[in-house]
Amino acid sequence: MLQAVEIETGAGEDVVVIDSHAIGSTAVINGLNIETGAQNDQILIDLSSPGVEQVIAISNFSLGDGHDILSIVQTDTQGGDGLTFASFFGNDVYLGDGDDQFLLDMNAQDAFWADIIADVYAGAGDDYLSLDNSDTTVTANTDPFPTVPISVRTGLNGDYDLGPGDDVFDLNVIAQEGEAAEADIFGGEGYDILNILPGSASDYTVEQVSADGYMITSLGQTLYVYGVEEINFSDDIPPGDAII
Ligand SMILES: [Ca+2]
Ligand SMILES: [Ca+2]
Ligand SMILES: [Ca+2]
Repeated sequence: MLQAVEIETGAGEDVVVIDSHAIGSTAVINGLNIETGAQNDQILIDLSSPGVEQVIAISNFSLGDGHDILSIVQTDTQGGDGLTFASFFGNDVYLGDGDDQFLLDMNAQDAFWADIIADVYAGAGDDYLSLDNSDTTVTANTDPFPTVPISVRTGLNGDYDLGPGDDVFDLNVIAQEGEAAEADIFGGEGYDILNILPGSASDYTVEQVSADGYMITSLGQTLYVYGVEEINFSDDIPPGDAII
């Protein structure tokens, strides 16, 4: 467990690697504040454990100017317990100016949490976001505590501001039916592309809510998308028969 830790690397091209392969069931980062400053930095986090918890919470990732990469992989290495909670919640991500990448890949088995709750600011530059919980299997198995109700928590919540520049957001996050997951996505200036990857276009309803705003819903997920020039579903790519 990494808790209430401050990391500041200052200027220069920095690489911060947090490689946590927990032997026990808990792999948790909580209250991490990491600032990598100017120039081209990389923060690479690989968080895995054999079940129960792969959680990153209440943390701040600030990568400053430069072409930065924040890569996070959360993996449950042992399924079958029905009690996994994998989560990226209560986190702020500031990618700063420059062409940045934020990659989050969640791989939980028999999870009842597999959610992303964050505020992400990509700043200026041609940024790329890829958020993915599609390899996660969700089961609301209450064993071995059958008297305790376990609420399933999946999907995407928070604000995702792509900022100036031509940005691409690959969104591969699934919210289970009955969830109330809600996220706002702002393209900002530039030609921005949102690729919604789970399912196909027929799984979604799309409603125009303002001159440049769309409400997109499917299962337990609602997305409000503003200022994005191109929205594709998986069956549109290729050839790119975008809905707008
Ligand atoms: Ca930087
Ligand atoms: Ca940026
Ligand atoms: Ca933009």
